[in-house]
Amino acid sequence: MFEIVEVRGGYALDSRGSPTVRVIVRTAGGSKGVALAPSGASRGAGEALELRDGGLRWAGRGVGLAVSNVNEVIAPRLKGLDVRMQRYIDGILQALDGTPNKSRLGANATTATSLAVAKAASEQLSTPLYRYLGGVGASTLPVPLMNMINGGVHAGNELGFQEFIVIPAGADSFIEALRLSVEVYWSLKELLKEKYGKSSLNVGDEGGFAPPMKISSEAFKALEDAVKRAGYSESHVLLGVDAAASQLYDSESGTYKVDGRVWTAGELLEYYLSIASEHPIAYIEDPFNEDDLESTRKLTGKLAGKTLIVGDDLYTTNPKHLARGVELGASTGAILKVNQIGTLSEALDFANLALKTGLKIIVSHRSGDTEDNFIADLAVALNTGLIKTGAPARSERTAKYNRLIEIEEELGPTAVYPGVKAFK
Ligand code: 2PG
Ligand code: MG
Repeated sequence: MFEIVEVRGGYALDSRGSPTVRVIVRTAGGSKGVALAPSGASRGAGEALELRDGGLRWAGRGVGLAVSNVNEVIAPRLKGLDVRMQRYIDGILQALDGTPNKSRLGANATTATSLAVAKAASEQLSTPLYRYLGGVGASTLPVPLMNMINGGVHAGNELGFQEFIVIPAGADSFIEALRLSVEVYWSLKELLKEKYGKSSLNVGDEGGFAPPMKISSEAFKALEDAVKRAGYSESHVLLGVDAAASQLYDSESGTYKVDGRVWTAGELLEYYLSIASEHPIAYIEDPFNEDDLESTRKLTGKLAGKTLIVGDDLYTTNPKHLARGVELGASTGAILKVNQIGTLSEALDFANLALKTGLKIIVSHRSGDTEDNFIADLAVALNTGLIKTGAPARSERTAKYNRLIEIEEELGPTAVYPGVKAFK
């Protein structure tokens, strides 16, 4: 029943119109798991490699090599194996690749394969994916960190910081958290139209608005006003930011360009502190360049107990990179993106290390994402209490929210929505 009879790779498109890898895994018992690899735009230097063909076809973004790696290299080795042997299978993917960053097979090939294996197993077991991955303990719905104003490399505006986030921490269930967020999204839409005109309603890569703002304080102010206009306060809705600061960093001068001026790391740190004192900021991600653990540690110390400081490009879902951060006490949280490392088992190792050392884990989408909603189940399986998957708009984002609604309904009275506790 559980024997893998087919592993098939093929093309799919992501939300940016970029080709990506789709893998279908079938079992002897007739079950099927389908997974699609997502794709980042602001990628950390330490991430596993996304294999692209180059050349003219598909604007150089073809994934023919990665697909043929699935069909020619991976499939023959997985056929006949028990689909429940996730860790063993992921070990085979790592060994077949044999590089530190999946550059031979491509992390797009290995990620889609690894996730499709897990889905086929849960299907064959007739067990929901979150329960297959997380067992009986899987019961915590995540607080969504909703990116409502897009900037940086995710939008065609002048905002330097990449994501301005709304956090419905005051709700008492996931569906209520969504309702609150949607109300804020719509009041933000109204407010932006009044202040910046119709063109401000264009959205960025993650479904948040991409208004023609120039500096961060405009974005925070708009979010705060939208929260108020929707009838809420900071006891219901907190704010956050993903600076994605590696994108703002000039390695030659060692400075950052944001909000129309140049900052040293020390000045930028002071800037974060002033933002955090003026607005209810509960979350800051990648505040400094990806190799600057020291400045990140300083900010973490200054905002201890008030704001979660999170590493994304800083750790790239790699247990080795995380170990250094943990040693220094660099951050209080870490982003988890399976395609940054390339297999589910390695991502779980990363999550376990982080959780063991008291760090919060935030399960995350990519800016180029798809209808694949795997991360919704993964967040519940790990009881992380936190997920980052964009605005409550655009189907590649809402696919995850819609799955979480379903899971909350299925768990019924045993579902837990942690609210502010997710930050403690
Ligand atoms: C991030 C992500 C997702 P990207 O920086 O956190 O929001 O963006 O996928 O472009 O790396
Ligand atoms: Mg990030």
